[in-house]
Amino acid sequence: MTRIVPSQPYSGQKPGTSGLRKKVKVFQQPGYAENFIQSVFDVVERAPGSTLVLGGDGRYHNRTVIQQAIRMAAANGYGKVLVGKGGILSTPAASNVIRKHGASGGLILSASHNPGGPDEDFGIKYNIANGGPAPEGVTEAIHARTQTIDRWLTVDAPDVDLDTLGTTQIGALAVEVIDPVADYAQLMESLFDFSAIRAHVQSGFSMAFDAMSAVTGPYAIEILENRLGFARGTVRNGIPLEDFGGHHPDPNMVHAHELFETMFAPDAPDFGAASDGDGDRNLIVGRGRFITPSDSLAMLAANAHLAPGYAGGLKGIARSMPTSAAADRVAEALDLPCFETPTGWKFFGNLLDSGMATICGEESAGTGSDHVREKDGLWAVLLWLNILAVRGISVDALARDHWARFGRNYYARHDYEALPTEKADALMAQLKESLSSLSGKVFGTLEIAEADNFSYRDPVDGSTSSNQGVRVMFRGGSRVVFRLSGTGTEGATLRVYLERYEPVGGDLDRETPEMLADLIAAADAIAGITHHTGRTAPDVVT
Ligand code: VG1
Ligand code: CO
Repeated sequence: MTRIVPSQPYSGQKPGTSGLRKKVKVFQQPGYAENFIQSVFDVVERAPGSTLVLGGDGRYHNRTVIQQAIRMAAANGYGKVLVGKGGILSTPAASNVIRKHGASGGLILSASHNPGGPDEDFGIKYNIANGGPAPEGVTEAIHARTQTIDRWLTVDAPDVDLDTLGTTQIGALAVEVIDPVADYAQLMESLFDFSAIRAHVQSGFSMAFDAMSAVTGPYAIEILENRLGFARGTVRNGIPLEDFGGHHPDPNMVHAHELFETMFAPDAPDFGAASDGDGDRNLIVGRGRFITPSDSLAMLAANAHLAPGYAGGLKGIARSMPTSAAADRVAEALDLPCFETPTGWKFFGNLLDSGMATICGEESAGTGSDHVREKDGLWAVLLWLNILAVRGISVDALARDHWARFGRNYYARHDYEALPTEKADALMAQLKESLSSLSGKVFGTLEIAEADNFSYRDPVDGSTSSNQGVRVMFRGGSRVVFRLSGTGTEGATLRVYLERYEPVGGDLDRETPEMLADLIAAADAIAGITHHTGRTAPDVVT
């Protein structure tokens, strides 16, 4: 029944921070998605007859690639495919299904926070048997395979009905359409005190959750409204749409501005949150108080023991390099190991697997724990809800209390998008060349202590990842980081991460832009942003 389709290698399509991400039109080329999927099947570890998990964020082209992948799985000797109903599985839910059902891995179809639709983005990522993103060794092997591949395997079989639960047989392959929410909701109930949160809701605690017309809608409705008792309508934009309603499903102040308006209005609910396209990111905003993702990581780590799943304390905390050092201060106070990894969730996998870290986070609004091997948007929301229910204070009060104890890391990320690649590369090249001459340089009140090009040695497997972004550290704990995005699909995106530390007793109640003004000027002077790119202001500030 297997059909061998001759194909040609495609060049240069190296997967980025998070799988292969391209325009839908690129994925629609004959054989393109198949080439990548076959390269995955050719190189990853899997015993004959093993299980593959399959699902995506519901964006345009999701169902097409799911049917392609099912036929290819049948031809490649898989025994079972578990696919979310409607082709839906959030990234953290997929991670959980892989772990719970002993799958050898999973294909997650998503371009995360990138816009969707016929002219927008699509993506495919592969997760390994631990439920986490394929580590660099695997993504590099997949990439190498795409360069030499000369055929892909499929079978001739009709499309599987993705909208009815149950099992269909394609030759030796059993395709089971599963409820995408059930396993995940059960896992959340095992980690958090749902009755404490329910009681808090009954006593009047209110919330707004923006699913951004992306994958988290069905999860949020089931968990927040059905199980925790929040009012109907708490979940906004709760139906996954193929084009996310024309918006970027990116939970930040720019793309989730309606939620911000709600939360800063006089009649704001107590708590606001949002998630991204594939459900792995979160945004947390209290009434009149935005919590930066870096602060959220630190605040969750400091209070996690209040939730049943973490009552025994944490083993360690890990953060990506550009994430602020707020979590480091919590780790220090709790006497926990603290790890600084390159950007991308795959770098947390070994730390979580080996029990060296329990909670991890990234400045880009990703937080998660060892319950799965992905960042998890709703998990972060539920941990916040659990903590607020137990402590009985507002988000603002919790933040102030935290800063009074640990000091405050004022933080912002400036993105310069769609830059000509050669200009962005020239900026980074010159910056790297200047590193050795930077220390001791003074910009206003700021003096550079040291600067480097970040490199990480994995403490578990000893692998090294170099060239992961330039760090410029100032005396007193402030910092600027420069790196190029690995997830964009148009030109290059320069990310500039700005962080100013105010110790306990310092200026803890000021506006972020005012506190970062000196650093912003220094960043331009150090890297020559305007000189290289002609841009005088970032496109997106988060
Ligand atoms: C961005 C974020 C990074 C995140 C990655 C994938 O990468 O900065 O923190 O892990 O997206 O997130 P980059 O290379 O563009 O800076 V998601 O929500 O796509 O799974
Ligand atoms: Co995402």
